[in-house]
Amino acid sequence: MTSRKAIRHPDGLSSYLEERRKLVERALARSVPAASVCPVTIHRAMRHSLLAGGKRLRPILTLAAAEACGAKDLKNILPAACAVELIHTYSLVHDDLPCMDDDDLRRGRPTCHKVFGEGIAVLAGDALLTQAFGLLATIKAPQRHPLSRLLAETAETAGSLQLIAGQVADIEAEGRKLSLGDVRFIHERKTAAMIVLSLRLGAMIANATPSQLKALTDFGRSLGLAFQILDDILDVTATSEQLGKSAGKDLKAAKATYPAVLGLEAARKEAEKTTRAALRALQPLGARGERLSEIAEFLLKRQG
Ligand code: GRG
Repeated sequence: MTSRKAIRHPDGLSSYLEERRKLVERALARSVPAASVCPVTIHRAMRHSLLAGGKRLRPILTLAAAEACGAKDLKNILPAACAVELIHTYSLVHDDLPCMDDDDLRRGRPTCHKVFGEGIAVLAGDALLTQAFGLLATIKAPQRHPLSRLLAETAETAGSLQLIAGQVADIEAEGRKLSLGDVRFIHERKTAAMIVLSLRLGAMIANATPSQLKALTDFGRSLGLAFQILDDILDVTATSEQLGKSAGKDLKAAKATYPAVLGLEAARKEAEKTTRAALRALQPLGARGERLSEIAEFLLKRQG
């Protein structure tokens, strides 16, 4: 995949991912009110979806981007790592609602509205999104990237220009024949934008230089697109057990996906090509980008 020689790390990628995932899980459990806090229904619903064991890709990228920019102490990075996971989880809770994608299974569990009802699920999503900004407000940001910048970028990414724009385009695409450009437009907003944000928040809190920030932004755009192309492919090739969500849904709903437009083989090639572009984007970071390269290559091979 890459011509660069792999640099040895004291711990392998899988133990790194496992250790970071545990760190994120502990921080997430503290990031929202306990299930016993009144009103208990909403906090149980938030925790049901948030603590259901997703891959935690976005927060891990936040931590890895900060490390790639020289951060040693991750304590000040964790609120941002949790914030991106809260926003991501909110989008999943709302996307699963009957008025959106109407799904029963997420992260291997019944979806939020299946357990708590639609009203509480809407509110749980709202509360997760709101709490994300509360977490960001606790960050000690460096002078180069003030807190107001971090908050503004997060609001723009979660708002009507990116994440919601992607969802709107996805809804309006139903029943229409889309070009590859249309599908890419949706994927860049629905998926890649949050991945770019995850990396940029970690980098900015670690006081990234302009060239480090640019490298990580370019990396995130390609990684995010490759991740979604793979997600499209796995919808066709993997089982619901492997995915922890309903497989074959895109196909059934005639969704805008890379395999639908290009076919499975060409979609696979596109995912590889886009991953290679992601790896090239990391070159300005030198050895410090090696962990992120490993993550990108690992994601290309994922089965769920
Ligand atoms: C704003 C309501 C609303 C929706 C935004 C994110 C989104 C659009 C819809 C969710 C469904 C979907 C297919 C999103 C694309 C991004 C994606 C691949 C999400 C799943 O991410 P993973 O695989 O999930 O990282 P886990 O559960 O591991 O965190």
